[in-house]
Amino acid sequence: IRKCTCVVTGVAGFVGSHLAERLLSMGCLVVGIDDFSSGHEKNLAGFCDHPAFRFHEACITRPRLLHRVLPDRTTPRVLFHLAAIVSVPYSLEHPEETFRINHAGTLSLLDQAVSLGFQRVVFAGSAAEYGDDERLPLREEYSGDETRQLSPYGRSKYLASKAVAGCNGVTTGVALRCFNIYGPRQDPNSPYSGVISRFVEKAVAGKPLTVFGDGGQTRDFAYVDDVVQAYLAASGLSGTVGRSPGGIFNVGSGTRTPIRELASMVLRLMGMKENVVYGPERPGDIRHSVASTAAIKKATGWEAAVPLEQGLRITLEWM
Ligand code: UD2
Repeated sequence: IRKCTCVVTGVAGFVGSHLAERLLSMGCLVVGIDDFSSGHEKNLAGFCDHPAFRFHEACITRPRLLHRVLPDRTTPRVLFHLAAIVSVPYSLEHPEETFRINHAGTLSLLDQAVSLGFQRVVFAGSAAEYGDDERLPLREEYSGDETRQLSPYGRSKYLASKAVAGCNGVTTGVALRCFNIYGPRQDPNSPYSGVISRFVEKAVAGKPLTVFGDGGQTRDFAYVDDVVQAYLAASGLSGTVGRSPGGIFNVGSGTRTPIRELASMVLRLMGMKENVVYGPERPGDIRHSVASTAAIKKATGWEAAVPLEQGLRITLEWM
């Protein structure tokens, strides 16, 4: 692993920054790319001075980007491609840009990675690739070409995941369909922020938590350190069952939590009384979502290790 060169796109993002930090601690050389469209410079603060870290501010659609950023005489091992238009509502308003970045941008990087001889490409797919499929838990094979994703975001991630997973020559492609990720550094301030970062921020400020709808909708929450571990397992840099094959794998806890219970849990951990207001249901929300995690467990041995309550405690301390 020492001196192994990895490229991380979206390195200034929530997940990308945790992943880069972990790779550096393992002794990898990390080339990070971000254009700060949704990432933040402060996410790089903990490791930007690390001697094995290089940073390039660039959009992933720039031609020959990987050729430009790789240091001379290094053999690249893994491309972790996490940069994307990350917001579902934004994608509905900007479909062309979403497909250009999330789909075409991924195809271009894939092409470059193959021609540069990368061993692996690990791509950030999404639970949104399943659309509103009601067969739970969601299994990888449920999402086919007939699936109706509910947004350009979901569709673009689906098309890109398929392309990555279809790559199995010199370069092996793995797409990770991540469910609802949470943890420190998740931005609570955007209107598209995840429910946990919003609840935690409200609770810390002593404000009521807003539940959209009746709170009976459920989600599968995965703690960011667990997700980083899944990336490592998928990359072949770590994993308990030898080298993982290419393909598409869900990354989630396999447990579903009602949003109402999540709100109570956050308040209880803060030692606060029930302080929840109910608002109208959010348009376009799916009702239930939970991952089947059997495939990634079988392929790599990975499974989520951090229970929700423990992950929430760490996130609350970070705030
Ligand atoms: C997640 C992903 C999104 C996309 C989508 C696909 C995150 C942050 N978003 O959206 O990128 O992949 O899945 O299905 O992971 N809620 C409240 N109060 C709040 C905020 C949210 O009640 O203040 C509810 C919301 O109505 C929803 C649930 O909490 O039912 C989760 O919302 P979210 O925005 O965290 O994530 P989700 O699953 O809509």
